[in-house]
Amino acid sequence: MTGSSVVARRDGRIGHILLNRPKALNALDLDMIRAIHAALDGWRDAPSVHAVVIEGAGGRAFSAGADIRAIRGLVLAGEAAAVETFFAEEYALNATIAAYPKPYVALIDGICMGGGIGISVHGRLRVTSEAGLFAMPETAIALFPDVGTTFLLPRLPGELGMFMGLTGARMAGADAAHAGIATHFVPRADFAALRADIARDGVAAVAGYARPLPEFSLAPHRAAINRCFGAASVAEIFSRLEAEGTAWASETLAGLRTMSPSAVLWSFDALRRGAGLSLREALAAELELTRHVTRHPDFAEGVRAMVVDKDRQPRWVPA
Ligand code: QUE
Repeated sequence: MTGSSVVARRDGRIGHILLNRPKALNALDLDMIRAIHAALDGWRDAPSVHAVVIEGAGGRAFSAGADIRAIRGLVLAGEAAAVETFFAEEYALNATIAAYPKPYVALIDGICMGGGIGISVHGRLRVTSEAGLFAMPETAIALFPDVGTTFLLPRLPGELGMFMGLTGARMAGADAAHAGIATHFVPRADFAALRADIARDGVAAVAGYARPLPEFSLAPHRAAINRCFGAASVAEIFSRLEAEGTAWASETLAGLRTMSPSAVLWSFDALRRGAGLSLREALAAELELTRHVTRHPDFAEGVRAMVVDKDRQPRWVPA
Protein backbone atom coordinates (compact mmCIF):
# COMPACT_ATOMS: atom_id res chain seq x y z
CA MET A 1 0.00 0.00 0.00
CA THR A 2 1.51 3.35 -0.95
CA GLY A 3 1.35 6.05 1.65
CA SER A 4 1.80 3.58 4.48
CA SER A 5 4.78 3.72 6.82
CA VAL A 6 5.87 0.16 5.98
CA VAL A 7 5.60 -1.19 2.45
CA ALA A 8 5.92 -4.98 2.38
CA ARG A 9 5.75 -6.72 -0.97
CA ARG A 10 7.05 -9.69 -2.90
CA ASP A 11 9.81 -9.09 -5.43
CA GLY A 12 11.10 -12.13 -7.27
CA ARG A 13 12.58 -14.57 -4.75
CA ILE A 14 12.42 -12.16 -1.84
CA GLY A 15 10.04 -10.41 0.49
CA HIS A 16 10.93 -6.71 0.51
CA ILE A 17 10.24 -4.38 3.44
CA LEU A 18 10.53 -0.65 2.91
CA LEU A 19 10.54 1.59 6.00
CA ASN A 20 8.60 4.48 4.61
CA ARG A 21 8.49 7.29 7.12
CA PRO A 22 11.35 9.36 5.72
CA LYS A 23 10.38 12.68 7.37
CA ALA A 24 10.86 10.99 10.76
CA LEU A 25 14.06 9.31 9.50
CA ASN A 26 12.09 6.07 9.45
CA ALA A 27 11.84 6.02 13.24
CA LEU A 28 9.75 3.01 14.27
CA ASP A 29 6.31 3.53 15.72
CA LEU A 30 4.18 0.69 17.02
CA ASP A 31 2.24 0.34 13.75
CA MET A 32 5.52 -0.09 11.85
CA ILE A 33 6.80 -2.66 14.33
CA ARG A 34 3.56 -4.61 13.93
CA ALA A 35 3.64 -4.33 10.13
CA ILE A 36 7.22 -5.63 9.92
CA HIS A 37 6.41 -8.49 12.28
CA ALA A 38 3.29 -9.40 10.29
CA ALA A 39 5.26 -9.42 7.02
CA LEU A 40 7.91 -11.71 8.50
CA ASP A 41 5.24 -14.05 9.87
CA GLY A 42 3.52 -14.13 6.48
CA TRP A 43 6.70 -15.03 4.60
CA ARG A 44 8.11 -17.50 7.12
CA ASP A 45 6.46 -20.54 5.50
CA ALA A 46 5.92 -19.17 1.98
CA PRO A 47 7.94 -21.53 -0.24
CA SER A 48 8.58 -18.92 -2.92
CA VAL A 49 10.11 -16.40 -0.47
CA HIS A 50 13.77 -17.30 -0.08
CA ALA A 51 14.96 -14.25 1.82
CA VAL A 52 13.79 -10.95 3.27
CA VAL A 53 15.38 -7.62 2.38
CA ILE A 54 14.71 -4.53 4.50
CA GLU A 55 15.72 -0.95 3.77
CA GLY A 56 14.75 2.65 4.47
CA ALA A 57 13.08 5.13 2.14
CA GLY A 58 14.27 8.65 1.51
CA GLY A 59 18.03 8.27 1.14
CA ARG A 60 18.95 9.71 4.55
CA ALA A 61 18.20 6.97 7.03
CA PHE A 62 17.71 3.24 7.39
CA SER A 63 16.04 3.98 10.73
CA ALA A 64 16.96 6.61 13.34
CA GLY A 65 15.45 4.60 16.17
CA ALA A 66 12.17 4.12 17.89
CA ASP A 67 9.43 6.74 18.07
CA ILE A 68 10.83 7.90 21.37
CA ARG A 69 8.81 11.11 21.23
CA ALA A 70 5.59 9.07 21.37
CA ILE A 71 6.99 6.95 24.21
CA ARG A 72 7.78 10.10 26.19
CA GLY A 73 4.19 11.24 25.65
CA LEU A 74 2.90 7.96 27.05
CA VAL A 75 5.24 8.20 30.03
CA LEU A 76 4.10 11.74 30.82
CA ALA A 77 0.45 10.68 30.47
CA GLY A 78 1.03 7.88 32.99
CA GLU A 79 0.28 5.23 30.36
CA ALA A 80 2.70 2.67 31.76
CA ALA A 81 0.91 -0.27 30.13
CA ALA A 82 1.21 1.31 26.67
CA VAL A 83 4.92 2.01 27.25
CA GLU A 84 5.39 -1.62 28.19
CA THR A 85 3.48 -2.76 25.08
CA PHE A 86 5.73 -0.69 22.84
CA PHE A 87 9.00 -2.07 24.18
CA ALA A 88 7.62 -5.62 24.49
CA GLU A 89 6.57 -5.66 20.82
CA GLU A 90 9.77 -3.98 19.64
CA TYR A 91 11.95 -6.52 21.46
CA ALA A 92 9.74 -9.43 20.29
CA LEU A 93 10.41 -8.29 16.71
CA ASN A 94 14.15 -8.21 17.43
CA ALA A 95 13.93 -11.81 18.67
CA THR A 96 11.90 -12.89 15.62
CA ILE A 97 14.56 -11.44 13.31
CA ALA A 98 17.34 -13.25 15.19
CA ALA A 99 15.50 -16.58 14.91
CA TYR A 100 14.14 -16.08 11.39
CA PRO A 101 14.57 -19.27 9.36
CA LYS A 102 15.35 -17.46 6.08
CA PRO A 103 18.17 -15.05 5.29
CA TYR A 104 17.29 -11.55 6.51
CA VAL A 105 19.24 -8.84 4.74
CA ALA A 106 19.37 -5.22 5.91
CA LEU A 107 20.55 -2.72 3.29
CA ILE A 108 21.77 0.21 5.37
CA ASP A 109 22.39 3.51 3.60
CA GLY A 110 22.29 6.36 6.10
CA ILE A 111 21.43 6.68 9.78
CA CYS A 112 21.02 3.41 11.67
CA MET A 113 20.67 4.01 15.39
CA GLY A 114 18.90 2.53 18.37
CA GLY A 115 15.81 0.70 17.16
CA GLY A 116 17.26 0.73 13.63
CA ILE A 117 20.16 -1.36 14.91
CA GLY A 118 17.60 -3.69 16.50
CA ILE A 119 15.90 -4.47 13.18
CA SER A 120 19.18 -4.97 11.32
CA VAL A 121 21.97 -6.36 13.44
CA HIS A 122 20.15 -9.54 14.46
CA GLY A 123 19.67 -10.51 10.81
CA ARG A 124 22.07 -12.74 8.94
CA LEU A 125 23.38 -10.07 6.54
CA ARG A 126 23.90 -6.37 7.27
CA VAL A 127 25.09 -4.54 4.19
CA THR A 128 26.25 -0.99 4.79
CA SER A 129 27.19 1.69 2.31
CA GLU A 130 29.81 4.38 2.89
CA ALA A 131 26.87 6.55 4.02
CA GLY A 132 25.93 4.16 6.84
CA LEU A 133 26.02 5.88 10.23
CA PHE A 134 25.68 3.62 13.24
CA ALA A 135 25.25 4.40 16.93
CA MET A 136 23.56 3.41 20.16
CA PRO A 137 22.98 6.94 21.54
CA GLU A 138 20.56 6.09 24.37
CA THR A 139 22.61 7.41 27.28
CA ALA A 140 21.90 10.89 25.78
CA ILE A 141 18.20 10.38 26.48
CA ALA A 142 18.69 8.49 29.75
CA LEU A 143 17.68 5.18 28.29
CA PHE A 144 20.28 2.42 27.79
CA PRO A 145 21.49 0.39 24.79
CA ASP A 146 18.51 -1.91 24.20
CA VAL A 147 16.94 -3.85 21.27
CA GLY A 148 19.20 -6.79 22.12
CA THR A 149 22.42 -4.78 22.17
CA THR A 150 23.06 -5.71 25.79
CA PHE A 151 23.66 -9.12 24.18
CA LEU A 152 25.43 -7.84 21.09
CA LEU A 153 27.73 -5.06 22.29
CA PRO A 154 29.62 -7.16 24.86
CA ARG A 155 30.43 -9.57 21.99
CA LEU A 156 32.13 -6.96 19.80
CA PRO A 157 35.94 -7.08 19.73
CA GLY A 158 37.64 -5.86 22.91
CA GLU A 159 35.74 -3.11 24.69
CA LEU A 160 34.31 -1.50 21.55
CA GLY A 161 30.78 -2.37 22.68
CA MET A 162 31.10 -0.73 26.09
CA PHE A 163 32.66 2.30 24.38
CA MET A 164 29.78 2.54 21.88
CA GLY A 165 27.07 1.85 24.44
CA LEU A 166 28.20 4.44 27.00
CA THR A 167 29.42 7.23 24.73
CA GLY A 168 26.92 6.86 21.87
CA ALA A 169 29.90 7.17 19.49
CA ARG A 170 28.91 7.24 15.84
CA MET A 171 30.53 4.84 13.42
CA ALA A 172 30.61 5.21 9.66
CA GLY A 173 29.75 2.19 7.51
CA ALA A 174 33.26 0.82 7.08
CA ASP A 175 33.95 1.17 10.80
CA ALA A 176 30.70 -0.66 11.60
CA ALA A 177 31.90 -3.49 9.35
CA HIS A 178 35.25 -3.57 11.15
CA ALA A 179 33.38 -3.77 14.45
CA GLY A 180 31.17 -6.62 13.20
CA ILE A 181 27.93 -4.63 13.31
CA ALA A 182 27.75 -4.78 9.51
CA THR A 183 28.78 -7.87 7.55
CA HIS A 184 29.39 -6.35 4.08
CA PHE A 185 30.56 -2.99 2.75
CA VAL A 186 28.98 -2.06 -0.60
CA PRO A 187 29.02 1.37 -2.30
CA ARG A 188 25.62 3.04 -2.23
CA ALA A 189 25.85 3.42 -6.02
CA ASP A 190 25.57 -0.40 -6.22
CA PHE A 191 22.55 -0.79 -3.92
CA ALA A 192 19.90 -0.78 -6.66
CA ALA A 193 21.75 -3.45 -8.66
CA LEU A 194 22.39 -5.46 -5.50
CA ARG A 195 18.70 -5.41 -4.57
CA ALA A 196 17.73 -6.56 -8.07
CA ASP A 197 20.33 -9.35 -8.02
CA ILE A 198 19.18 -10.62 -4.62
CA ALA A 199 15.58 -10.67 -5.88
CA ARG A 200 16.66 -12.64 -8.97
CA ASP A 201 19.47 -14.86 -7.67
CA GLY A 202 19.19 -14.93 -3.88
CA VAL A 203 21.50 -13.72 -1.14
CA ALA A 204 24.62 -15.30 -2.62
CA ALA A 205 24.70 -12.17 -4.77
CA VAL A 206 25.79 -10.08 -1.78
CA ALA A 207 29.32 -11.44 -1.61
CA GLY A 208 30.04 -10.34 -5.16
CA TYR A 209 29.30 -6.72 -4.31
CA ALA A 210 31.37 -6.49 -1.13
CA ARG A 211 34.37 -4.18 -1.28
CA PRO A 212 37.50 -4.30 0.84
CA LEU A 213 37.33 -2.11 3.92
CA PRO A 214 39.35 1.05 4.30
CA GLU A 215 41.32 1.35 7.55
CA PHE A 216 39.34 1.21 10.80
CA SER A 217 39.26 4.87 11.83
CA LEU A 218 39.26 3.82 15.49
CA ALA A 219 42.47 1.78 15.02
CA PRO A 220 44.65 4.44 16.68
CA HIS A 221 42.36 4.35 19.77
CA ARG A 222 41.69 0.63 20.10
CA ALA A 223 44.28 0.09 22.82
CA ALA A 224 43.01 3.08 24.83
CA ILE A 225 39.39 1.93 24.39
CA ASN A 226 40.30 -1.49 25.76
CA ARG A 227 42.32 0.00 28.63
CA CYS A 228 39.65 2.48 29.70
CA PHE A 229 36.36 0.75 28.94
CA GLY A 230 37.52 -2.58 30.35
CA ALA A 231 37.42 -1.07 33.85
CA ALA A 232 35.31 -2.64 36.58
CA SER A 233 33.19 0.45 37.27
CA VAL A 234 32.08 3.70 35.67
CA ALA A 235 34.19 5.66 38.16
CA GLU A 236 37.21 3.65 37.08
CA ILE A 237 36.45 4.29 33.38
CA PHE A 238 36.46 8.03 34.14
CA SER A 239 39.72 7.90 36.08
CA ARG A 240 41.41 5.82 33.38
CA LEU A 241 40.27 8.28 30.68
CA GLU A 242 41.65 11.13 32.81
CA ALA A 243 44.96 9.28 33.12
CA GLU A 244 45.28 8.82 29.32
CA GLY A 245 46.12 12.50 28.79
CA THR A 246 45.26 12.47 25.05
CA ALA A 247 42.92 14.64 23.01
CA TRP A 248 40.85 11.56 22.21
CA ALA A 249 40.45 10.76 25.91
CA SER A 250 39.50 14.36 26.80
CA GLU A 251 36.89 14.45 24.04
CA THR A 252 35.51 11.08 25.12
CA LEU A 253 35.31 12.26 28.73
CA ALA A 254 33.63 15.50 27.72
CA GLY A 255 31.05 13.53 25.73
CA LEU A 256 30.39 11.11 28.59
CA ARG A 257 29.86 14.05 30.97
CA THR A 258 26.96 15.31 28.83
CA MET A 259 25.10 12.00 29.23
CA SER A 260 22.64 11.23 32.02
CA PRO A 261 24.91 10.08 34.87
CA SER A 262 22.23 7.65 36.03
CA ALA A 263 21.91 6.21 32.52
CA VAL A 264 25.68 5.73 32.20
CA LEU A 265 25.61 3.72 35.42
CA TRP A 266 22.65 1.49 34.51
CA SER A 267 23.94 1.05 30.96
CA PHE A 268 27.32 -0.09 32.26
CA ASP A 269 25.64 -2.66 34.51
CA ALA A 270 23.31 -3.85 31.72
CA LEU A 271 26.21 -4.34 29.28
CA ARG A 272 28.37 -6.23 31.76
CA ARG A 273 25.40 -8.45 32.68
CA GLY A 274 24.50 -9.01 29.02
CA ALA A 275 27.86 -10.66 28.37
CA GLY A 276 26.57 -13.72 30.25
CA LEU A 277 23.05 -13.84 28.82
CA SER A 278 21.46 -15.34 25.72
CA LEU A 279 19.75 -12.89 23.36
CA ARG A 280 16.35 -13.91 24.72
CA GLU A 281 17.50 -13.44 28.30
CA ALA A 282 19.06 -10.10 27.41
CA LEU A 283 15.83 -8.88 25.79
CA ALA A 284 13.84 -9.95 28.86
CA ALA A 285 16.27 -8.11 31.15
CA GLU A 286 16.04 -5.04 28.91
CA LEU A 287 12.24 -5.07 29.09
CA GLU A 288 12.45 -5.22 32.87
CA LEU A 289 14.92 -2.31 32.88
CA THR A 290 12.65 -0.14 30.70
CA ARG A 291 9.99 -0.36 33.44
CA HIS A 292 12.34 1.42 35.82
CA VAL A 293 14.29 3.83 33.65
CA THR A 294 11.32 5.30 31.76
CA ARG A 295 9.94 6.35 35.17
CA HIS A 296 13.15 8.18 36.05
CA PRO A 297 12.74 11.93 35.36
CA ASP A 298 15.93 11.96 33.25
CA PHE A 299 14.17 9.97 30.49
CA ALA A 300 11.43 12.53 29.75
CA GLU A 301 13.99 15.32 30.18
CA GLY A 302 16.53 13.67 27.85
CA VAL A 303 13.97 13.12 25.09
CA ARG A 304 12.78 16.68 25.57
CA ALA A 305 16.30 18.08 25.20
CA MET A 306 17.49 15.85 22.32
CA VAL A 307 14.35 15.09 20.29
CA VAL A 308 11.45 17.41 21.20
CA ASP A 309 12.96 20.87 21.89
CA LYS A 310 16.40 19.95 20.49
CA ASP A 311 18.13 22.47 22.80
CA ARG A 312 20.65 19.74 23.74
CA GLN A 313 20.71 21.13 27.31
CA PRO A 314 19.23 18.37 29.47
CA ARG A 315 18.96 19.10 33.19
CA TRP A 316 19.83 15.75 34.72
CA VAL A 317 18.82 14.91 38.30
CA PRO A 318 21.23 14.14 39.86
CA ALA A 319 23.56 16.16 37.63
C1 QUE B 1 19.38 9.65 21.42
C2 QUE B 1 18.53 8.62 21.08
C3 QUE B 1 17.53 8.80 20.10
C4 QUE B 1 17.41 10.05 19.48
C5 QUE B 1 18.30 11.09 19.83
C6 QUE B 1 19.27 10.86 20.78
C7 QUE B 1 16.62 7.74 19.72
C8 QUE B 1 15.63 8.04 18.73
C9 QUE B 1 15.58 9.32 18.15
C10 QUE B 1 14.63 9.70 17.13
C11 QUE B 1 15.06 10.15 15.90
C12 QUE B 1 14.15 10.55 14.92
C13 QUE B 1 12.80 10.52 15.17
C14 QUE B 1 12.35 10.08 16.41
C15 QUE B 1 13.26 9.68 17.38
O1 QUE B 1 16.47 10.28 18.52
O2 QUE B 1 16.69 6.61 20.26
O3 QUE B 1 11.02 10.05 16.66
O4 QUE B 1 11.88 10.91 14.23
O5 QUE B 1 14.77 7.09 18.38
O6 QUE B 1 20.12 11.86 21.14
O7 QUE B 1 18.64 7.43 21.70
